[in-house]
Formats: sequence, structure tokens, C-alpha cells
Amino acid sequence: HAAELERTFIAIKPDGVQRGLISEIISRFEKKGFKLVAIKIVIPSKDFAQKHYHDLKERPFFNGLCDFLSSGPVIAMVWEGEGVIKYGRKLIGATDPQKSEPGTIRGDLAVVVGRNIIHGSDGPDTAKDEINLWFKSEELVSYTSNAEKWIYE
Ligand code: DGT
Ligand code: DGI
Repeated sequence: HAAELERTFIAIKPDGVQRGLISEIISRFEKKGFKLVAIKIVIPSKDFAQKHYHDLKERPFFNGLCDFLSSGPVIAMVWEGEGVIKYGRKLIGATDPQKSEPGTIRGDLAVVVGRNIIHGSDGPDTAKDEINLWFKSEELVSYTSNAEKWIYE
């Protein structure tokens, strides 16, 4: 199947980790049929958080956002599958949990924008940049899942 190569970067932020939502969040991506190809737990430095959020450096909340991302453990992941970048954003829901639909991760599990528990790349270019920022190429694992023949036609 030709469905293997699209990849996205997904992170469970410190609030999601502290609230015990790691398995709940992973489970939603896993049950959908996406494939986990990299995962680690890490406390990012402030400098690293600023690199991750460099697009937002002019925003008034940038400093607080970077302090928050570096305040505790983050689960960094790469997920693979057909349409995973766009559909991953759909699973996550709108940035502001007050606007995310029920059924989405933020809609079901978060209340305010500054504690919205998860990050997902918003397009092919950011996916590539973020995967390269958070992972070395040897940390990405290519493998065939036996479920693939039941998930893809
Ligand atoms: P999205 O989908 O989360 O990228 O949001 P957009 O595209 O609807 O809005 P955008 O890219 O203009 O803004 C990104 C986020 O920044 C948005 O979710 C809310 C926040 N934001 C935008 N303008 C302001 C502002 O003037 N003040 C504050 N505190 N936040 C803002
Ligand atoms: O890609 P998203 O996380 O959905 O959204 P984004 O890239 O526009 O913003 C990145 C993060 O910045 C977002 O997950 C939470 C935070 N943020 C966005 N808008 C606001 C905000 N934080 C605060 N405190 N206030 C905001 O208005």
C-alpha cells in the first residue's frame, strides 16, 4: 500500500502528562489506525521550547507558552499514515478548547487555550521541521504492522 510515508509530529504537553492522559491520547491515534513510529519522554529546555514555537515569537503569550512547555515532561511522538497531518489536527480539535467539538481530544479533555494538552503539526512543512527538531533520524522506526492490510485497501 502506498500509505506509509506521511508523518506528523504530536506532543502531549506537560498538562496532559500530569493529568494522566498519555494512554487516552495515544489510544485515539492508535485506534484510528495510525502507526506510531517514534516516541520519547523529555523535559524540553526553555531554549528548545522557543525553537519549537518560533512561529509564535511575536505573540504576547509566547514567553508563557515556552515556560509552560518546558515546565515538565512532554511525550514527543511521530505518527504515520495516510492523511495523518490533517486528520491528526482533526482528532486534536480547535486550538481553543472552548471551540473544539466534543469528540475531539481538546473538546473532550481540556478547558482553556493555555492548557490545551496536545500539540500537532499544522502542515507538511511544519511536520518535517518539527520531526527533525525533536528526533534524530535513527529514532524513527520503519516497520510493517500486521493490521495495515485491514486498514488500507
Ligand atoms: P489556529 O488554527 O490555532 O492557528 O488559529 P487561527 O489560524 O484561527 O488564528 P491565528 O493563527 O491568527 O492565531 C493563532 C492563535 O493565536 C489563535 O489560536 C489565538 C491566538 N491569538 C491570535 N491573536 C491573538 C491576540 O491578539 N492575542 C492573544 N492572546 N492571542 C491571540
Ligand atoms: O497549533 P495549535 O496548538 O492548535 O495552535 P497555535 O500554533 O496557534 O498555538 C500554539 C499554542 O499556543 C496553542 O496550542 C496554545 C497557545 N495559544 C494559542 N493561542 C493562545 C495560546 N495561549 C494563550 N495563553 N492564549 C492564546 O490566545
